[in-house]
Parts: sequence; structure tokens; C-alpha cells
Amino acid sequence: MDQIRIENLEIYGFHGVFLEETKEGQIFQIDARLYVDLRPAGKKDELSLSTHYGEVCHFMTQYFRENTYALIEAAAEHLARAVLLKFPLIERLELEVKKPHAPIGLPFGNVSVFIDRGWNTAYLGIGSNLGEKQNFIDRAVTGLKGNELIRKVKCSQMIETPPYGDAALYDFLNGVIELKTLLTPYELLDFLHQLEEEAGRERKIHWGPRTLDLDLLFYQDFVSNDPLLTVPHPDMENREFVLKPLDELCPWYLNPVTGKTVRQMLNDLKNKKEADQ
Ligand code: A4P
Ligand code: MG
Repeated sequence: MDQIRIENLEIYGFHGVFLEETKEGQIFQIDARLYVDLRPAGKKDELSLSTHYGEVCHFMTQYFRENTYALIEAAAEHLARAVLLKFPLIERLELEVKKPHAPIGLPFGNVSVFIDRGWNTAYLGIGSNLGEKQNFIDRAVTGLKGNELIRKVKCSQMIETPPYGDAALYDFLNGVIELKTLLTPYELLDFLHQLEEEAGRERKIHWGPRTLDLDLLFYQDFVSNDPLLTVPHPDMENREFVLKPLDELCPWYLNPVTGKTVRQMLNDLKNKKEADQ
């Protein structure tokens, strides 16, 4: 993707684990690569269609001076997040924070940390089969939209579906949500659990009736086999109530494990059902 590059932005800061560092301060240098689609601004020659690198430099300088961290790791982490939240056209950010005068007591050229952060696309399955189903779903969507680390929340249509599996007695209202997030997959899962709790979800029976169920279906091309978080969702290929709304939002999205698109998975499931009849 296109980039705006900033090199050796010098900022006097007070980050460090030693007292002299936080009292006296020292020079830091910052390199940043801002991943922005530059074509619209390039075609129209209009600054409002791009990200103003001057504003980014001033913002980083102010942030870096006003906030003090013991570690350059923390300075980089917080600075990256602040920049991504402040400048909406930056999709990804590579950031290097250099500390050329770090108190090491040996001759050295430079020491730095380098991080790569950005907005990641995730798809969630949402379902409810207890009480005011639509209301639980609407509140979850409002909760997602209210988190500053989540944006561009888009919902599929919600569909009534018969229960799949043993314990669920009542019909479900199901759908899929697309979003972009700065949260990691595990942080996102924690937030989904928080929303489920706020909806009064009780985990008494596996696959039992629930006010709100939020499953992480895809997170970019992240793959995990951990029982705490298995992504892509391992049973999605057998669930029409997942694949149908997913197909509405992203028919060509590739399952990073099987290499199949959502449309292919949906067609395979339909064919399998027909063959079984
Ligand atoms: N977990 C692992 N991977 C994930 C993931 N990708 N997303 C872990 C979310 N959670 C994941 O989930 C149990 C544990 O799975 C979590 O603690 C998490 O760490 P849970 O939501 O507490 O329990 P559950 O929902 O009862 O079990 P499970 O296996 O997640 O069931 P599903 O897959 O959610 O299916 N029929 C219709 N028509 N519509 C439905 O929505 N849903 C289910 C439940 C059954 N039948 C249904 C529907
Ligand atoms: Mg679940």
C-alpha cells in the first residue's frame, strides 16, 4: 500500500527508567511510515484527501512531550495508538522510536524499538434466542460502536433461524457484523465476553439458550487453534446461519485455513444438504 514516510523527527522527551532521564530529558528520534491510500489526493491534488504529514509531526511531538513512559516500548505503543485514532485515513503505521543517547555506558550508534500497528478487519457472528432478541442485538451493536478502538461497524440483515445443535430449544435471530479494530484477537474476544455479560448471558448449558452470543469468525488472516480462541471459527462451514449473512457482507473473503471463499463454503453446504435429502 502507499506510504507517507517521516524520518528522524527529533523530539526532546522525558522517557526512561532512570531518574536523570525523566528529570533532564534527552533527544529521541522517530521514523514513521503511514499507510494511506494516496491515489485520491494524487489524482485531485487536494490535501484534504490525504493525511497532512506536518500535522502528524506536530501531533507526535506534542504527544511524545506531554506523556512520559519508563520504556520506549510503551512510548511507541501509546503513540502509535494515538496517531491511528487521530488520523482516520491511516490504515497502518510502522513506527520506530530511537534513543541515541540511552544511558548504556558503552559506545553505540543507536538503540530503538520498531512496531507495526493498524486497523484489522474482523467478522463476528451474532445470535440471540432468548427474550427481546432484536433488542439484545441492537445493544451489542451500540456497544461495539461505542468502543473507540472499533470503527466501520456494518451489520448484515438479521435472519430467524431454527436451532442448530442439541440444547438450544428456541429459534435464533442471527447475523454477522463486519468491523475494523485496533484490538488484538484476544482483546476483541474479551470485549465480546463483556458485551455478552452486559446482556445478562448465563453459561449454564453448552449450546443452551442465550440472550447474546458473539463469536469471532474471521480476524484478517489470523489463524489460531487455541481452545480459548479458535479462528477462523471451526464450525462455520456447517452453519448456514453464519454463512448466509457472511455471504451478504463479504462473499469473496478467503478462509485462511481452507482457501475457500465464503460463497464457496455456502454453495458446498447447500450441495451437501441437497445430497443428504
Ligand atoms: N472460543 C473459542 N473460539 C472462539 C471464537 N472464535 N469466538 C471459546 C468466540 N468464542 C470462542 O463459548 C465457549 C468458549 O469458546 C468461550 O469461552 C471462548 O473462549 P461460549 O459462547 O461460552 O459457549 P457456547 O456458545 O455455548 O459454545 P460454542 O461452542 O461457542 O457454541 P457456538 O459455536 O457459539 O454455537 N443455532 C442457531 N440457529 N443459531 C446460533 O447462533 N448457536 C449455537 C452455539 C448453537 N446453535 C445455534 C446457534
Ligand atoms: Mg459462542
